[in-house]
Amino acid sequence: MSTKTVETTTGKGNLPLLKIRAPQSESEIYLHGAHLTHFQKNGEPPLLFVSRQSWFEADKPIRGGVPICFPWFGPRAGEPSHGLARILAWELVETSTAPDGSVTVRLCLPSTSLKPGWSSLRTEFVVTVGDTLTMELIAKNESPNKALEIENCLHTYFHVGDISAVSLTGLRGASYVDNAAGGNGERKTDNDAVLTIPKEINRLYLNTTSPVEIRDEKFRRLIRVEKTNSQSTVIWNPWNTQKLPADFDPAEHKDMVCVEAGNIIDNKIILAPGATSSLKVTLSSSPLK
Ligand code: TA6
Repeated sequence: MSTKTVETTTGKGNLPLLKIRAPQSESEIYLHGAHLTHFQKNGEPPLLFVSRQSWFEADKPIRGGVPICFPWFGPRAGEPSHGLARILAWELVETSTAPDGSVTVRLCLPSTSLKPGWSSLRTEFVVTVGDTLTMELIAKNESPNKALEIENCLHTYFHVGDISAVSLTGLRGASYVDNAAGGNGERKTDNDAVLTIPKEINRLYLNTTSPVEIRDEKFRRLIRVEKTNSQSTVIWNPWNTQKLPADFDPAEHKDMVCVEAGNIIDNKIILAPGATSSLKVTLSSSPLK
């Protein structure tokens, strides 16, 4: 990587890519989807998982990293899964460097590229790369008279040493929609002090603002996911089941877990005319004691 703090270059599939270098870490963001695909602190393994079978094409989402699900989450009839933001071209608006060397980039989703109905949204993604990774998705409804119903989610894929040696905490007592096979979308309560993942998991936790910690015994790393203005947390690993997407190597289910922060289903946001929403997620990591 060059010595520049933010370098604009070309990534896979010839898509425009930002390479960001801070004293404490490095990161990569595709302008396609404002899609963060890499964050690595000095001396640690990469924090984010990206599938070796991912597409890197202008009309398809990238598999891994941090897809931005917006302005809706999940499937919607006749529309792209997880919204529009992750398959549109974003623009770099501003870069800045703080006294500790951490680098902030501000990206904007041109409202002209949004379908009618959504074009009053002014959407920004602000990423700070330093000792931690902070991501903020900001959306303002610039309509003078029409409220918008939105969902948002930073669908982060974490890179882990071995899923069988991973445990999660922070969700005990929360209720969730069980979307894994056999879960049938039922609402349940998580009573486990520690969540382990021995098979497919697809839980949409609602009404929870708690941070989640990922304990990774193999990498000897503790990851902390802290969130602001987020009522929902999603935990997903497709395992090597039939539900595995085509752009995902079945063996890779061992290498990842999604811990996603946002506002979905019951927690959707009604954005009044002139109102702004901000979803902020900070990822930090430390060696396991
Ligand atoms: O967050 C979990 C989830 O909604 C799953 O149901 C799953 O299919 C996944 O996201 C990936 O969705 P995608 O549209 O990226 O294939």
